[in-house]
Amino acid sequence: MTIRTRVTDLLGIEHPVLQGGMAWTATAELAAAVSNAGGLGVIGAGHMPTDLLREQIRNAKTLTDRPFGVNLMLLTPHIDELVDMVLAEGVHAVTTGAGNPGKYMPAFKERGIKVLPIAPSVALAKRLESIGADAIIGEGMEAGGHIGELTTMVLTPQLVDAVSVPVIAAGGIADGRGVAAAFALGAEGVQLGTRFMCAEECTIHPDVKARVIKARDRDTVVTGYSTGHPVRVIKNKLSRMLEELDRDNRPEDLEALGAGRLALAMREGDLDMGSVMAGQAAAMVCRVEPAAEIVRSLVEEAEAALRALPSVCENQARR
Ligand code: TUI
Repeated sequence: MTIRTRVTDLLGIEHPVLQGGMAWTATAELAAAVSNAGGLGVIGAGHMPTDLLREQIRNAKTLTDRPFGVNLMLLTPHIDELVDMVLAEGVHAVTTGAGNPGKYMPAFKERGIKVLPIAPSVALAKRLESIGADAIIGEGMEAGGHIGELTTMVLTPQLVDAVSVPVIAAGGIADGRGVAAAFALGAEGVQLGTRFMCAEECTIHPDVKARVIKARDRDTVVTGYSTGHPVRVIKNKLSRMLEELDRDNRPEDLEALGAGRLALAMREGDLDMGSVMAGQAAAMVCRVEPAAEIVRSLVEEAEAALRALPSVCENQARR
């Protein structure tokens, strides 16, 4: 069995599995490995300088012939320049986070680039569909990094009911059971970030991978509510300092303390004072393995979980 949906057709990929476009984490190497495995690899632009992102796109093109995407973080100050460059280079798909990509939608569409915005709410998803989004990535607050308010469990079915374009579920998915659950909720694809942090091809500091693997169920926390941009991270010294600034309602000090901390974690491996962005699903990530193995096992486990459901229901009915 292979899982074919409107998402696999839309993106020209084999499996409906997208890799989250994590800033300072999802480089060309990881994106290409995921795409070569039949999913959609996504380079995370974050605050990356334009020249560096161009180099990443060109590098990915040497590493894979398959479709891949770029995630644009819309809060980045030089976002207009990044968009112009992406339009000039050409990629198969763009995912967007942390805002409304409406301003750029016509240019992407004109260039044949599929646009998959991340939406944390129904209202935004409807607006994005009306201006041409090709699919909606519904990200629940189980996810790592910048998050909305709703969980994947309640957001996904509401998005499926509200829009006609395919919905891709994200947040809290780390294994095939999560993939099967997302499909049961009506999603036609999934996006995983945290699990792919522990791909062999992911170039983050090995200590961060080890920390994700060690994480237990309650090891993440959301900080930055007072700034309007709440962020889920693995608990550490920095998160406790940020929580205190949140409690004292000091958003400016919080922003200042948080600046540059993601790179400190992902590049330098500073687990105390870096921002170790990861989702609640970190607790379900058990090993470092090739991206291809992650994609393969997700699909295989999801198929097994979906096949098992009828007999599970039968057994439950008998009890
Ligand atoms: O974007 C993410 N995750 C991220 S971005 C990031 S870097 C960062 N830098 C500075 C401040 C905050 C974060 C780390 N992780 N995920 C996708 C996502 N998008 N989550 C939530 C949203 C979102 C929020 C509001 C999308 C749209 C939105 O719209 C508001 C509006 O304009 O209507």
